[in-house]
Amino acid sequence: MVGNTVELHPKVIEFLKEPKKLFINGEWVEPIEGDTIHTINPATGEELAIVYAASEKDVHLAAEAASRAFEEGPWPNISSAERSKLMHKLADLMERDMQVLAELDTLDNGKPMKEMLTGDLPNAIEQLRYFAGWTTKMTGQTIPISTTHLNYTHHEPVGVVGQIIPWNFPIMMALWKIAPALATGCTIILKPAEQTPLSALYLAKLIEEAGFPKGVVNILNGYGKIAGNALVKHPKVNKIAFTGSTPVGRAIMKEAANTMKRVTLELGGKSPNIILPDADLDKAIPGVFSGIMANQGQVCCAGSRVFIPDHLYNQVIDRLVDYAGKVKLGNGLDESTEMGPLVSKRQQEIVAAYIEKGIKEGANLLIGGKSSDKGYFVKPAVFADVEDEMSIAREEIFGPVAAAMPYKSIDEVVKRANCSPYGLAAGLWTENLKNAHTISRKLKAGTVWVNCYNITNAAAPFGGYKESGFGREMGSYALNSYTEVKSVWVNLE
Ligand code: TXE
Repeated sequence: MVGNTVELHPKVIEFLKEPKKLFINGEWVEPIEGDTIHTINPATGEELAIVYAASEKDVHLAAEAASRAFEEGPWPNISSAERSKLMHKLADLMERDMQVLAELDTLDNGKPMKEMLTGDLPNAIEQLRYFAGWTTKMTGQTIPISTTHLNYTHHEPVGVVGQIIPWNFPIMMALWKIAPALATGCTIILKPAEQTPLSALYLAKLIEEAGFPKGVVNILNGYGKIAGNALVKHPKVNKIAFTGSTPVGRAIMKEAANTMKRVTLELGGKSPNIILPDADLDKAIPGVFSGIMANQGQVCCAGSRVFIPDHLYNQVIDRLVDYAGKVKLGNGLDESTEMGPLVSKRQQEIVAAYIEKGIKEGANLLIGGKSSDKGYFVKPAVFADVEDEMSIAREEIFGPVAAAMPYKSIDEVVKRANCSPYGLAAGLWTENLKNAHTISRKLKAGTVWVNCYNITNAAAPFGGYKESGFGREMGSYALNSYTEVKSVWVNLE
């Protein structure tokens, strides 16, 4: 299954040999307690590198550094145009080293290089360029109270932000978080996921090269329960931006209440992808297929509940199975690979357990399942005869598993689509304009894609309803999450 792989870029080879320290206050330091993470290449199961892991004490040093950088400068005193320039510089460096960053995420996460070079990295770089544009355009309001009193507002950076990210889009998630924080003038402590620590460390090297002042961006690898939790508790961290599982999001929200931190959460999902009777099936079926299988199904907004009109059900599932059978699995470094391994043995086991559960609960597995080959592969799986109350229709699997369900009427499908504690995204396939607009209004989801799926852009907001979290990333909406509004009154009498 694993085909020919490309030769690694010399910078990747060199980087893999270097010690992987913590980036605190513009310096590369070893952690106080010397803990480590062993990161694994999921395509082979072999160890890639040993990375230093931060303890609570290291997080404290980073919080002090970020707080000093925020309060004392030069960061708070540099102009917004200068901030923008630094962000563009970092974007240029990322573009220069795109191949290196792509290889690092492919090695660490398993995803195909093709996706890195055409999806994750262009998207990540665009975050910097888009938000660099905002630095000079964020203005407050002048509010005409009366001739005797003037009121105006400042939008001020919220301060030190702790950013905790997952492993499914390592470099892209890092930039979704870092770019709006830099644009608004915050200082940052980023904690990557323990499964994928490498690309963020390389990014730290580029941040150093771009010339950001010391302490503005600190990057600390570490375990969630230790370093992540320390960030959430630290009194000098003013805000937490988190992407990850709903249970951890809930725990963060509770803990953050003690220091009254601002919190934004982008959590799990179980998104419906609805084919309407008037859909163009030649577009809808491949769209639905990639809506669940992209990134090996490890996407928070994956369209994992596929709703199909009764009379089209057999035709659609046959074609989904046909697509599933043709996907080329392999090492992400191989240029012809369409689907890589899952990120870890644990994730492979979680997904395999859901597949077993689906079968036990009475659903019909038509194709796919855990692969016995070396590496953590799961072949794209399609379940038929799925019912709403089954675990595979209710719970986030985070793997390449589609649950196909028939429906009879539009009212019924909208009700069933919304019948989930999650509300991150939804998909709708229709050639009817009225259906497109009326049904997308009825769906309780932060994003509705009509005749497309999984598209994101730095300019368009993204975030969840219900237990999928709150707050919006990207677009002008993201700026609100990183700013406080100050209302200034002036007596003119
Ligand atoms: O997530 P965690 P895991 C879902 C998906 C997946 C499941 C488990 O269903 O199967 O979560 O994945 C940090 N305080 N998503 O275990 O634990 C952790 O170090 C502070 C959906 O990887 O939520 C990592 O950096 N931080 C999701 C990040 O949280 C803590 C993407 C995510 O890890 C912490 C990932 C704590 N107590 C998984 N515990 C999405 N929305 O895209 C962990 N972390």
